[in-house]
Amino acid sequence: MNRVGGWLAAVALLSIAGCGRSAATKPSRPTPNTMLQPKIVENPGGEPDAWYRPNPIRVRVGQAITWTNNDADLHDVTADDGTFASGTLAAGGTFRWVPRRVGTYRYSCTLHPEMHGTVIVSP
Ligand SMILES: [Cu+2]
Repeated sequence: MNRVGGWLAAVALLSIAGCGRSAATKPSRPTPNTMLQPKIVENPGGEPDAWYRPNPIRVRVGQAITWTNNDADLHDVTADDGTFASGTLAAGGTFRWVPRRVGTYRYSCTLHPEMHGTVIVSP
């Protein structure tokens, strides 16, 4: 191999290594069906923080989350810091929220304060 060829091969190897490293540090994308369409379920029988499923919800900025009330009782989805609030959701009711900022958002049901959930929003 001549000098230029060897240099090009070295550059190619470096860029491959660089790509591999950056890909490894990126968090994997959440699966839309499970992460972005959480369910509100009926009393999970003492299981802590299991009313909202999945919990926590992990999404990226701009990815819409749609909660569905799968219980027969009324519930809501209300952020502790007021960032979002669904209002009362009847059975089958849905609430959509699109996170615009990175952060960890804790939320609960104002009708049942023991119901807690968390949304973790990454860039
Ligand atoms: Cu509730």
